[in-house]
Amino acid sequence: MGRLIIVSNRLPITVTGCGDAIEVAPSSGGLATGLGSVHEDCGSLWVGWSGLDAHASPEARRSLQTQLSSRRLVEVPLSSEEVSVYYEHIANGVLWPIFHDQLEKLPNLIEGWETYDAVNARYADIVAACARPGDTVWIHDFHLMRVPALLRERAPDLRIGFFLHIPFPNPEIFFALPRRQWLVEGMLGADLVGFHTRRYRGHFTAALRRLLGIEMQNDSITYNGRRVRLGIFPMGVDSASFAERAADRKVVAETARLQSDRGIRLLVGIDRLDYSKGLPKRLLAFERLLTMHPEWLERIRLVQVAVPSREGLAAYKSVRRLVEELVGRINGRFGTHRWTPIRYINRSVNDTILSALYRAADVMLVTPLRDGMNLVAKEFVATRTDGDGVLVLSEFAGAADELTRAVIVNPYDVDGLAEALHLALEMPVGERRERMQALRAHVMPNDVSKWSHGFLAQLGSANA
Ligand code: ADQ
Repeated sequence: MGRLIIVSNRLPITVTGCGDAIEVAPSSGGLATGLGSVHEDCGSLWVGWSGLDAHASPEARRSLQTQLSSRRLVEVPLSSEEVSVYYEHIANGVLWPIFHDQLEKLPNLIEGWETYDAVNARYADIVAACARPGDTVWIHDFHLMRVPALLRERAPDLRIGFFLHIPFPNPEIFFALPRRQWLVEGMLGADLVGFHTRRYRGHFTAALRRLLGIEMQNDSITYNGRRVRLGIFPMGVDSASFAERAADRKVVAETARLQSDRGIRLLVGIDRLDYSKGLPKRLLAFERLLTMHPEWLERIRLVQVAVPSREGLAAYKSVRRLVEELVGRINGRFGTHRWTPIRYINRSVNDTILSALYRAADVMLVTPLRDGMNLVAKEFVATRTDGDGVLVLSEFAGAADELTRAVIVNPYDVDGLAEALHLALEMPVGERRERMQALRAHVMPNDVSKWSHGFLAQLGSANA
């Protein structure tokens, strides 16, 4: 029976230490958690970058190799120069803003496509060297958009799937990209290309029509004489684990601590500190809420966790500065000797605190300006085994297509968002419960395992 080979930019591990003392630990969040169970259950190989600099000492490299092979992980070595061009400049600095509709965040000079291509070719070489006839390869995300075509050149008979975790933008925006056709042709090396939502697939097929004159029929297109299927697979979370963790003793104790300020209702935000997540507008809406409805003064608090992200890039430094300025201004303007309106935490939190925050939230704020899916919204719903809590969700998150019983908002409309927060805080318990019940009825069965098996089944893999 054929094996599964997962391919992603990073391996699902964090490497610490140096020399012989290299330590490899599983990383958490996003793809690592999402595909971790597939990797365990299918006995698959996982190909990606370890995070270790290619100039690391030979002892460090040997120690890493031993630990990787025991976990069925295969390393793609990258030099620091390659990481800076392929990963930071092209993937995070060019593709990420375009795919999130932020044209003004593009650098004036876009250089480095050759490095992006060379790195993608190295991934394809390593996968081709590991693959055996009958294997299935599942490639992930915008860092590796050329890999499907490059791998197809090296191993024409492999079964290849590609999933895009971020939105596919409207062609009017996508067409600003200098190498647009080359990237799309890269994706079309796959047998199945997956998106989170119907809208992203619609944008992709519109781009195909304009670039290549191809039309989709019955969810597939014909390209270079091959059939390429285009599927919709909204990613879920490990809902059962989140529900189970909600009852954990430590989580219950931490939730009680968070709720110990009697009479203070909690609004909670948990995001990577990324300009696509809409934090400045969310903070402005919170400020407007306190201005328009002063009855909430000393009666609510916003707990905002923002994990530092991509800190080398100027656009990320400036959003961080703006967020910190706004938090300072709002706390200074409205805070009193016994009340601080915003608690701002600029680091990652552990699983216990994450679950306790989801449990303690009266109102959960998920208000990105654009987001492929947004797993935080689904994790919150999965955790609320008590059937209470209000989800305020941006219409521009992929999750909004499924979670229609959330309070859906336009995050660009700051006054409208402030009013939605007020309504969420005032919502009668009966309506809160009825909405949460509908949200849970969707999130609990549509979990991450259903997502991965759905994708692999459509790819026709024996691993589904
Ligand atoms: P991300 O942009 O990283 O993912 P998201 O889907 O919200 O966004 O996933 C973030 C993950 O990190 C969640 O599992 C969350 O629990 C965790 N996390 C966030 N903040 C944290 C914190 N402060 N401390 C600890 N953990 C934290 C990309 C796309 C999304 C898409 C996913 C999956 O941008 O749109 O949903 O991939 O396809």
